[in-house]
Amino acid sequence: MQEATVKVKGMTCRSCISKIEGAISEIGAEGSVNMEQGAVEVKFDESKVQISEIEEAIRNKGYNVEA
Ligand code: 9UX
Repeated sequence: MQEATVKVKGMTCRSCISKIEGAISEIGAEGSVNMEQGAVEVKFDESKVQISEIEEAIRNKGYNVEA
């Protein structure tokens, strides 16, 4: 299992947490949002999903992901 931290801007309410964690779980990874830090801790199996796909899933929900 690979772990990474993704910096995300614009997470400001509890529904944001659900939207982002839901989007990550839809593609077969696990995400845990830390709203105060503007960070998402992600865990994923590199043979199944790439970090770039996780970032794209978050962007597709309307958030800015830092490079
Ligand atoms: Mo809350 Mo987040 O009204 O995209 S859902 S700010």
